Amino acid sequence: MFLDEVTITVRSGAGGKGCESYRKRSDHKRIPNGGDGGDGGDVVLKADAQTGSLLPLQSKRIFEAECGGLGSGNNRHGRKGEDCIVKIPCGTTVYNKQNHLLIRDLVNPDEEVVVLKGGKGGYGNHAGLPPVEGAPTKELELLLSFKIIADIFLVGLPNSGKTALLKRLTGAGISEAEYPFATKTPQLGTFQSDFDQLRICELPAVYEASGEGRGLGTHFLKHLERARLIFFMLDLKSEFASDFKTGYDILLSTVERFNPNFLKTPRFWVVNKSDLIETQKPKGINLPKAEKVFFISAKTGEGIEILMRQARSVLEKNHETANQKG
Ligand SMILES: Nc1nc2c(ncn2[C@@H]2O[C@H](COP(=O)(O)OP(=O)(O)O)[C@@H](O)[C@H]2O)c(=O)[nH]1
Ligand SMILES: [Mg+2]
Repeated sequence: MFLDEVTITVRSGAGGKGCESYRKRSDHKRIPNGGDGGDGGDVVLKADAQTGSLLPLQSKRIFEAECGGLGSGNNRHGRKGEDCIVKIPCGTTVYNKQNHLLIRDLVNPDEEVVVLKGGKGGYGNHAGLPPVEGAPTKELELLLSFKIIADIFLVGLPNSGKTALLKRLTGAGISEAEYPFATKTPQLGTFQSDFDQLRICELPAVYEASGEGRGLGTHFLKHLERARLIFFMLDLKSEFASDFKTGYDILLSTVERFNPNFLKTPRFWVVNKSDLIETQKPKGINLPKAEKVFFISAKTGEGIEILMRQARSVLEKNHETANQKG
């Protein structure tokens, strides 16, 4: 199960009330000694590497920090209320639901943001003034939008073999299926090369109709925002596109309609099921010259080594330019 958008309500802890109290001196004069109330707890959102989606938040939805303790006699300060730490997956953007303003994008593990400060505790009467109430609790509605962090995203028409490729590359324990639209939520795996690891994510199938709200897939295209490389997958026996150019057009236009910026992300055209054709290179693959095309078979493994070598080199190059910029 997977969830990438959820609304939650958070409440800070109220400040504890200041105390009114006196001690009697030997001359019977009353000396005020009421302690201050403790501060209320903060609400903190924290990126957690172990959390895979927003699903754990769905059943709870309301998150409250503890109130500050009351001040007490003898100048005793009230206890500070406990903070409420809400764990969210790395890659979650936090918005204020009311005004839709961005609060923070939490990407790296253990990155955190205080979304609500706890109320200040009220003063006790120790300074001779009347005791004060603590600051009240505050409430905020947050919209959390999670976008998967991965190096490579697999995007394609139904049945093009995305799951099969993911399985071959990462050994992820998911089952590919004969029927289209089998994968309903993003699937993740880790590809282990000789040098490093790459995170690979399959998105549910994109189909032309999904642009108009039918079918699956376009909602999940938002995850491409954090893609470093996209494999657009086509297949040699597609029932969803009469030829490569049609498949190419469907995929590009669907992504472009969703967000034209995603076309700036480096991409490969991965033509799968090459084991099904007898001749070497099929005809009719007249994609624009700038496009990089690879023929593979997720079934036999053919062409996959070259594909991943090229992928690593693109990712490395982009990494270097990103570092130079930064
Ligand atoms: N012959 C052949 N069949 C494949 C290949 N890759 C996937 N398939 C089959 O195509 C069907 C759809 O594969 P799947 O990975 O579920 O496609 P997805 O919908 O894109 O995830 C399944 O029956 C797979 O076994 C391949 O390289 N060669
Ligand atoms: Mg699939």
